[in-house]
Amino acid sequence: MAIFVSSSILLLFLFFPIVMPLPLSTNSRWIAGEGGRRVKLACMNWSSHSELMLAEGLSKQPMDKIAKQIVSMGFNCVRYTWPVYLITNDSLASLTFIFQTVVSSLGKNNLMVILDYHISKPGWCCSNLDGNGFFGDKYFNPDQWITGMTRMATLFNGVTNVVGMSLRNELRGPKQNVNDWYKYMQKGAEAVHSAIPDVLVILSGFDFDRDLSFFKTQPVKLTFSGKLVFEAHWYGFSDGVTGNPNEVCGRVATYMMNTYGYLVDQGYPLFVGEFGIDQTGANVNGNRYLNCFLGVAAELDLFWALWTLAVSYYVREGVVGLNEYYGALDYNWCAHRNSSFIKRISALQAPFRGPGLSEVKPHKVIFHPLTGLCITRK
Ligand SMILES: *[C@@H]1O[C@H](CO)[C@@H](O)[C@H](O)[C@H]1NC(C)=O
Ligand SMILES: *[C@@H]1O[C@H](CO)[C@@H](O)[C@H](O)[C@H]1NC(C)=O
Ligand SMILES: CC(=O)N[C@H]1CO[C@H](CO)[C@@H](O)[C@@H]1O
Repeated sequence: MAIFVSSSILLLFLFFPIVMPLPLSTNSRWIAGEGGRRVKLACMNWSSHSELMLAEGLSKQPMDKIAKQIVSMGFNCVRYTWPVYLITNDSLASLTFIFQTVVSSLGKNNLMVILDYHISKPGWCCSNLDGNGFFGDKYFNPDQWITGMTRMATLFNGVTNVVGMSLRNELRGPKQNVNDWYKYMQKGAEAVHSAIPDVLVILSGFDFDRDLSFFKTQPVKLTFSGKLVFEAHWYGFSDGVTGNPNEVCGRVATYMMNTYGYLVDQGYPLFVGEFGIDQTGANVNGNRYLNCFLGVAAELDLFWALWTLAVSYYVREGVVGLNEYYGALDYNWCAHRNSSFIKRISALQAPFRGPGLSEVKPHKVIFHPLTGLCITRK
């Protein structure tokens, strides 16, 4: 498998203005906008699921300014995380209002939003034993899960820049099992669809979003079509990464294809809802992993969300103002932390191929993950 240099038929749309041809729907493995043309979601994660239940960074910069930073880095979308207490706990109505205001500010800046049901009890996520991992865990009551999701969906019905809802982040822990997954995910997907019919319904698998292999043999039964998307997460620190980087990349890419990458061949859109590295460049394994990730993501032309926007958290795991080395902004939230990183991912922010992109004559492109540059051969 050619990973470090991948070539594919490419249609360049880098210079088209960002417009939102909404609503979105699926067309085989692609997401398409109105008119049937492919829309590639290039999302930034913006978290709002900590104990404070507030979008990170609002103590540093106004939300509109942060939204403009996201746009200036070439993103067209935000994966916006929320904890269920935000919507089920009536004493928190003012926070829910701020949450809505952020979504609306993103909309004014032409940013699409995926509402990510991240966790039940607010706080840094995730561990196998945090009680938020799977249906039936201490803080993961299936009925509350549906109620919370339905309320959130209802709240955003009619808000056009909300394009997707992911039903649960990183399922995990000892209770994981296939039967409950189908039972509850089908119910949850129907609940979302009834409350907000225009959005993509995004399902995650097991083991911190690293395993959807069980889906190969058993499809979901849903009353609607054209909306179903799968989500997976891919970080270098989850892979065993010692050894020759090419071999390691081949091995982890094969794992990825077997556990969830195969979905694109089966005609389902696949969303890599989290990937990222220490953006200071200090982690050698992380840097190698990024080369691998970018090669695969270019080759498969996946859509994705970068972890993360935040460079500091109000509070994370008890630490106030914790520095997030995966964060894309500088410590004051007012400039890009690493412009060479943004340059490297920028080619992947535009679609390479897909329906409705036929205005430009197809041509081959060689993408170089280490620089993010493309060599165009006429
Ligand atoms: C509602 O939120 C408040 C403040 O975070 C918390 O003290 C309380 O326990 C929550 N109630 C429920 C029912 O979750
Ligand atoms: C940006 O990343 C590169 C490589 O990943 C690294 O060498 C460089 O020092 C980083 N720059 C900053 C400002 O962190
Ligand atoms: C780099 C990093 O800390 N990523 C975290 C992002 O959030 C998920 C949970 O949603 C964690 O599992 C990752 O470790």
